[in-house]
Amino acid sequence: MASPESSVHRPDPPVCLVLGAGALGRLWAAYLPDNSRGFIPRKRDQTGHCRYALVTPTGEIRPVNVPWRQPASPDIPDCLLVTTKAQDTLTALTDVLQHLLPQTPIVLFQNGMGSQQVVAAQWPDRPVLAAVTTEGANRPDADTLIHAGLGETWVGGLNPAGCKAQSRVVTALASSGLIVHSEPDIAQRLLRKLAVNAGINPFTAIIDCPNGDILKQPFYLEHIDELCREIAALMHHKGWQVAASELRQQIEQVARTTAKNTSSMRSDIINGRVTEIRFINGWIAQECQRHHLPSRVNHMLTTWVQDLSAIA
Ligand code: KPL
Repeated sequence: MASPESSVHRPDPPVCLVLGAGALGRLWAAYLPDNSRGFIPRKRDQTGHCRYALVTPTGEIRPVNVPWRQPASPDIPDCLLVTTKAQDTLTALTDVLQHLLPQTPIVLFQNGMGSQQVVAAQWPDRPVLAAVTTEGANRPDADTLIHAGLGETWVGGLNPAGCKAQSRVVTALASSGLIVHSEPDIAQRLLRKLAVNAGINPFTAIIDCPNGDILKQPFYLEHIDELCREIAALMHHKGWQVAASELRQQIEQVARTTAKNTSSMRSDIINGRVTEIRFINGWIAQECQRHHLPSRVNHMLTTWVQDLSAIA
């Protein structure tokens, strides 16, 4: 007997809809093939096409036209890319998933930890996957998307149905021409990215500087070793044996390679948006407390960034 999946007619290339038209969502939509991509509207005025200019890493400027597509339209997606902020993900998905087939893979691109696990727990039978990317993208204004640096993306299942859909999802994402890898241990890759974000984002937001500038700042130098010790102790609990000194090296390497970039957290503060601190240092502090581990610096950075958001 044909499985429900094989009985659905699938055009080629696979249709990917993107939920969340921020910098990362626009990046994927810009590179996915025409006619097989769309943004899912989240506001009433999001109809017709979303138009913007893509500035490629080589400086080429390309016009991009991505249709706003209702998920219930005839072209049911093969894959849903979720590029909302961590704090918006559950609400945004709840509205959309009622219109999607139960076998449609959901690929979560959120920073930090916590939001992915909530989604996987909420829809245990749906294929839920997470993606970790080093693609650099930012939006200097509403009509421009800068692809600041070519990166790579790793995708892996967060539940059994997600693992089953993994190679199909990698093929769908790779139709963009961006570099996409299948990741057998996405949980550890999420933790590695979390540690880097925890060591860069709050410092850039508090000091108000580009990523590379934190490295010489007294506030960063005063707290980074204790922060790395807290994170390393938690990572031991999560099954990743990493030394605090190695974490510091990784943080500083990323700060140097993205030296001129404005981190997502600093950008959120500058633009008066809620930051993802709760899912980065906030999540680490909470998990440390749960395991009776020290969390002073993670807690201090979380509170500080939350206070900054409140006055922004
Ligand atoms: O992922 C990032 C972010 O800004 O959220 C880093 C690695 C800090 C690069 O800017």
